[in-house]
Order: sequence, then structure tokens, then C-alpha cells
Amino acid sequence: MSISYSLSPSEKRFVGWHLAVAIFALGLGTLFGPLQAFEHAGWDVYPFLKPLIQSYYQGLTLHGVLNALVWTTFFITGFLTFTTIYGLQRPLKYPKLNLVGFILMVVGLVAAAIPLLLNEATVLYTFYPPMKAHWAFYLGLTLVVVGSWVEGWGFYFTFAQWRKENPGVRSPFIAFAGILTMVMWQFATLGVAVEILTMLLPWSLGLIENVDPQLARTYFWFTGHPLVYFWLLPAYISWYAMLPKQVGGKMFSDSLARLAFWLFLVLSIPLGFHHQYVDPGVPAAWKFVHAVLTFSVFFPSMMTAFTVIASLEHGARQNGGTGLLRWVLALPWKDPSVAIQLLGGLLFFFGGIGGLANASYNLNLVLHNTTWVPGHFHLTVASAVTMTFMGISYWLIPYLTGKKLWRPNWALAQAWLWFIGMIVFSNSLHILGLLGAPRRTPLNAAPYIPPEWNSRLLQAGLGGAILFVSAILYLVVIIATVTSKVKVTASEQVVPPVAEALQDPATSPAWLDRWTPWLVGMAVLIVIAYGPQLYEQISNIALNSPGFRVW
Ligand code: HAS
Repeated sequence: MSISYSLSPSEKRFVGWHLAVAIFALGLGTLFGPLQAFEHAGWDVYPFLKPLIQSYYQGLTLHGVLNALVWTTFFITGFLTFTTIYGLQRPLKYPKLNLVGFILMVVGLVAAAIPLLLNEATVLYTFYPPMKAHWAFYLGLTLVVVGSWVEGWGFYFTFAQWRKENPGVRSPFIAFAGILTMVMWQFATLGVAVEILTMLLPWSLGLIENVDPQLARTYFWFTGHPLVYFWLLPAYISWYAMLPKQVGGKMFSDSLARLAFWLFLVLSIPLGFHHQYVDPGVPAAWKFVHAVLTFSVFFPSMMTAFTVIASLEHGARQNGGTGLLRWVLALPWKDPSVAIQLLGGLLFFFGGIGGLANASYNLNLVLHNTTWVPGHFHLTVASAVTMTFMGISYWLIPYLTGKKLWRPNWALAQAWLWFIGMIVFSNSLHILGLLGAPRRTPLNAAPYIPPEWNSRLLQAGLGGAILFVSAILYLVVIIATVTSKVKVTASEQVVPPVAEALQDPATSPAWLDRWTPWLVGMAVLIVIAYGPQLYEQISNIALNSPGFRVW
């Protein structure tokens, strides 16, 4: 079924505002990335940024919060607004509710940004206590999360209305997958909501004196791990259902795509202890349970790899592609939106394999807290996810604004530079990690650097420089597109790419379109994997650590 629906001008503006905030955050946050890389290479510019930016750690916190939290959350809520409206081919049921959600997110962002910029919240993006930030930072983060929930409720009302009017009809994939992502996020963020509301906020306001850092970490990673799938699933929506159309093909299997999303719903949350393998307060048996569940979430990712590549191959063969692997060359590599997503997917193979190394307990003891970990997440969130979001923006922004993408060749160069820069950068971090270099450390200032790290530190600086050029190119292309005076003609209007499935989705099993069993499965698994430990840690709560300002 091809979709001919179009968003109204106000809906386009609404989605566009989400993207504007997201891209602004990316633009600002990404500036600090190369500064960290340059510091490693011995070109420390932080002393010159005073009094604006006080330290490496303030820069690192801004980088992590703006890129990992703000760029992603705003882009995703905007994109899911699009997939809900466009997928269901109907306006939001309560657009004002969604507007309230967005306003809450923006107010929260401003509230968190003030202490961040004033160096009052230099606690990195994981904000582990006992490092203590200004209360406005915690309040701001809470408002961003609550605002995204409110937007999610708007999607649910819209979906419920659609379902009422279309009983028995298979839900359109992009709307289904977007709403599922939001449901997962709403359950996942309960951890951080409890952490902030019961501990960090009252503590920072002076209502309680001390916190329990172990319990806080458990709450945090209840959210922190599924957070990575909240970033990834919108990219998967594009890979499963949009990229195939962009390459001239069809979605290889609607059923497999749905199954993968259901598995992510069930499996994303109950595995946070793989971030806490070294925490003394979590018993080994529970670390083992979470390790097993971590390896099970590998399956939907491999299903994704096979299904998406099958769709790409189908598309490439429609364009005359032949051979066992030569068909790859028949993909539209000149289209920047396609190329950047393919390159992001290729990097994700390596990020995923690194993730499996992290998840293996014995290896984790070697890798944890080394630069290997940022090496891993620059291939996942900063490559697969960010490159896909950039690729989406290369068609979505022209669609929303009615403007032509400015200089597609520049956008193509941007894609390849990000790819090359990330290979250089993440390779150096992975190797440095294996050599024992600690993460979150201004290595240039460390007195213990062995000579064998030097060439890799320089490599990190080089990668950072290439990524910096790519980021600037991205911003230039987007700003020039939005501000261009030239409107497209009717025949040049972008039609959002939504692929048809090879087989009619109506023939796929009905249980792949039923929410109850999967929601129950998710809840049961969370209770099994987290219930006993949460009970144990809460009943033995040790509020014994005062706050520290280590910056
Ligand atoms: Fe991770 C730490 C384990 C995936 C992000 N991870 C992190 C942190 C972040 C992060 C931000 O077990 C650091 C947190 C912090 O600050 O402390 N991660 C995994 C595992 C996976 C995984 C097992 N991570 C992700 C994704 C992320 C992300 C996705 C962001 C989006 N991670 C860990 C562990 C740690 C960790 C431990 C803790 C480390 C420590 O000690 O602190 C798996 O889900 C990965 C499975 C994925 C694959 C790849 C499949 C390949 C596909 C590509 C298809 C290709 C296409 C292109 C479409 C096996 C789907 C084709 C192109 C053509 C041209 C044909």
C-alpha cells in the first residue's frame, strides 16, 4: 500500500521544531567532541576557553548531554510524531497535548542547560552520585522525560482512535514501530524517574543529606541500557521500512520486522546489570542472569541485519544489480540520504561486535572504564544512530520545508567524512582501551602515559578533526537548505519513502499485531530480572554518601 497522505503545514512546523532543537544541540555538543580528541593528541584548547568553559570535564559533560541525550530525544520525538501521523494517515487526536509535551521538553532543556553552562552540573551524562549537580539540572532532565511521555500519550490516543475506526486491520508498520519505541521508553525511564524524584532532587535541594550511590546506579542502568535501544529503534524504522524504498525495493518481511520490534520491547529493559559487572553491591548470580539476557538481545539485531540486507539486495537487483556481492554497487550510493545510512549500518557491525565483547563478563573486567567503551558507543549511537538520523533529515527536512536539499554532493562528502573520521577515531579508542587507557580522562595531562599510547592518541585527534569537518558540513547543508529562498515545484516535492512489504502484511500472523501478550511478557521479565535485586537494595538502602563537587 503506498501512502499519499501529507502532513498539514502546522504539523510540518511542529515536527520541524523538534528537529531544529535536536540539530542545534548536535551542532553545539559536537563542537566539544573534537576538543576531547585534540586534548588526547596533545593540543589542549580548553585553557583558552576560560572563563566560558572551565574544564575538560565541563566540555565532556556538555558533549555527552547535548549529543547523547538532547539530540537523540528531540530528534526521536519529532520523528515518531511524523511516523504516527504519516503511518496512520490521520492528524494527532489531541495536537495540543503534544504541544504541551514539547513545551515541557524545551523548558526542561533550558532548566538543565543553565547549570550546565555555569559549571554547576559537571557530572557527565550519566550523573552518577555522589557527584552532586545543581537541582535545576535534575529538574530539567525530569521535565524533558515527562514532556516526552506526554507526547507519547498523544501518540497512544491517536493510535487508539485509528484502531477504533479500523478494527482487525494490520497496523501500518512505521506507526506501529514508532509507538512501540515510545512504549518501551516510557517503561524504561521509570528507573531514572525514581532515581531523580526519590534521591537526587531532594538531595540537591537539601531535603535529604546523603544518597545511596549503589541503588542510584541500579536505577540509572534500569533506564540507561534500554536508552540505547530507544536511540536505535527509530534508526531501525528507517532501515526496515524506508531505506528499502529509497533503494528502489520493498521491505523483505513485514512479519520479521514486527517480531524484531516485539523482541526489543520484551528484552531491552531487563539487562542493565551488564553495565554494573564491577559493582560490588550486585550479586554475581544476577549479573549472570543479565548477561544471558544481553546475549538474547543479540538475536533481534541479527534478524535486523539479515532482513534489512535482504531488502537492500532486493532493491539493488531491481536496479540491475547482479552477483553474490556485486549488487552492493547497484545501490544508489550517490544519494546522500542512502549512502550515510548504509555507511552507518556497516559501522554498526563493528559496534555490535564490540558490544558483545563488553557483555562477556571476563572481557568486561578488562574493558570496563577504558577508552574501549567510548570506542564502542561512537560506532553505535554516534555512527549507526546519528548517521541514520542525518540520512533521514536529508529527505525529511526538504519534505517539511518544501525546499530542495542544498548541494547533495556536499551532503555526500559529509557522509563519507563521518564514516572515515569515525573509523580513525573509534579504532584508536578501541586499541587504547585494550592497552589500558582509562575513559573520561584528560590523557594529555596524565603523568603515566606509556610511549606505545602516543601514536594512538594522535590518531584520536586526527579522527576528531575529520569528524569536526563533517559536522560543520552537515550544519552548513541543513542551514542552507532551510534558509534557501527557492521552493520546489509540485513535481519536485519530496514524497516520504515508505516501502511496501514483499508479502501483504495482512497475511502475517495476527499475534504479531497484538499488544497484550508482549506487554505482559515484558512486565514479567522485568519483575524476574530486577524485582529481587530492587527489593534487596531498597530494603537495605544505605543513605550514607554526602555529595561531592569534584570539579
Ligand atoms: Fe552498548 C556500553 C553491550 C548495542 C550504546 N553501549 C555502552 C555505552 C553506550 C552504548 C552509550 O554488555 C556506554 C555507557 C556508559 O557511558 O557507560 N551494546 C552492548 C551489546 C549491544 C550493544 C551486547 N550499545 C549498543 C547500541 C548502542 C549502545 C545499539 C547505542 C545506540 N554496551 C554493552 C555493554 C556495555 C555497553 C556490556 C557496558 C560496558 C562497560 O563496561 O561500561 C548489542 O545490542 C549489539 C548488537 C548489534 C549487532 C550488530 C548487527 C548489525 C546490523 C547492521 C546491518 C547493516 C546494514 C548496512 C543495514 C550484533 C543490524 C548494510 C550495508 C550494506 C552496504 C549492504
